[in-house]
Amino acid sequence: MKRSLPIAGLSLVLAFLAWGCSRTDAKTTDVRVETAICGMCADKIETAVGGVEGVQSVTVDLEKHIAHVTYDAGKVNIAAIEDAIVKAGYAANEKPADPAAYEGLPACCKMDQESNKAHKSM
Ligand SMILES: [Cu+2]
Repeated sequence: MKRSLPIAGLSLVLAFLAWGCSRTDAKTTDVRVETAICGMCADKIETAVGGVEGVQSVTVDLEKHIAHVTYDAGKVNIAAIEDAIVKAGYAANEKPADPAAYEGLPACCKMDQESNKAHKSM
């Protein structure tokens, strides 16, 4: 009985390490969502990205037009997160919004294309 004790202890440590490693896959990324302008846009993006498997948390910063996403890199990648935003009708990083989804957005959310250009030219 005495001899098996260190082995049991070692395997416990190994199991703990393996468990710990599988949990450190969490990564954070900032996705540019330049066409997000109001709270409704933020809600839609947060719902869309939050529904992607492997995404742990998402918050949209409307002032900076950025979505802060924490995700499990073993389950999902940035491209899949961008695609979820695109399908919700918003541009994500270099990807333009899905035209059909964009058409379905409330009118207030569509005005930003023009107003964004106006802001940038100032
Ligand atoms: Cu909006």
